Amino acid sequence: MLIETLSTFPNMYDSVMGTSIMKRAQDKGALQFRAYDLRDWTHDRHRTTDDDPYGGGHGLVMKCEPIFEAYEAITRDAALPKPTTVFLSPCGRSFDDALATELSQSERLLFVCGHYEGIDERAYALADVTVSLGDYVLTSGELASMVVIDAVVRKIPGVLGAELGAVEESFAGGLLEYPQYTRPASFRGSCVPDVLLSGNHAAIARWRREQSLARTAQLRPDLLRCADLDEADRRFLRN
Ligand code: 6GU
Repeated sequence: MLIETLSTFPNMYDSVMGTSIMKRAQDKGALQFRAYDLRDWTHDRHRTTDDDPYGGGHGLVMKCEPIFEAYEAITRDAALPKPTTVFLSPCGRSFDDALATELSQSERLLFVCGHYEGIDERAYALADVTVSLGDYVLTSGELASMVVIDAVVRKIPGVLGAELGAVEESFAGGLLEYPQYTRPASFRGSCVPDVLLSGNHAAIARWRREQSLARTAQLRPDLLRCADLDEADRRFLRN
């Protein structure tokens, strides 16, 4: 997969994309990443990317010309597929596992990140999808895009090796994850549940499933409506 970003602070991606699993995905060849500087498509001495809002009000609005020029330059190479273009905005579609899965199926993603009070509405003509992380406001679209990129890249086949498993199953199956423990078996008087030390794999699987169900019922009952439940699950939830 090719992931590109267009923003005014491309160096914000350095640490996240240069570390841990995001770095390993690139080293393995599963991911190519490029962060473009929107200022490279300005033409004035100050490399201006924003201006006062028409109609008045505070804050600055990102101009549409550099965004269009950048988009045209980035997508000019006919040898590459046209990207799925993702804008980041609190006005977008709420990001979730289903949208992460959809985006992970694209060969090429281009994230357009605003700053300040927003982006000139006409630039959204370039968007295939506008994504919001939730009902709060961040100062930067870069940070929001990194959350989306992380959730998408971990779904690319081969990116997660041994780590793939329960966590992935968790949202795909629509339930919260069961509690996990590692050594020591007893820490400051708090013990790991006996079943996990029993070696009885069927009992462990049943306990984990019930923990997931109980946790989801308590913390996120809304998820149970869409969860993948069998008759044993329903019986457990009734009791
Ligand atoms: Cl995608 N961008 C910004 N700036 N703030 C947000 C957001 C996105 N999602 C939630 N808050």
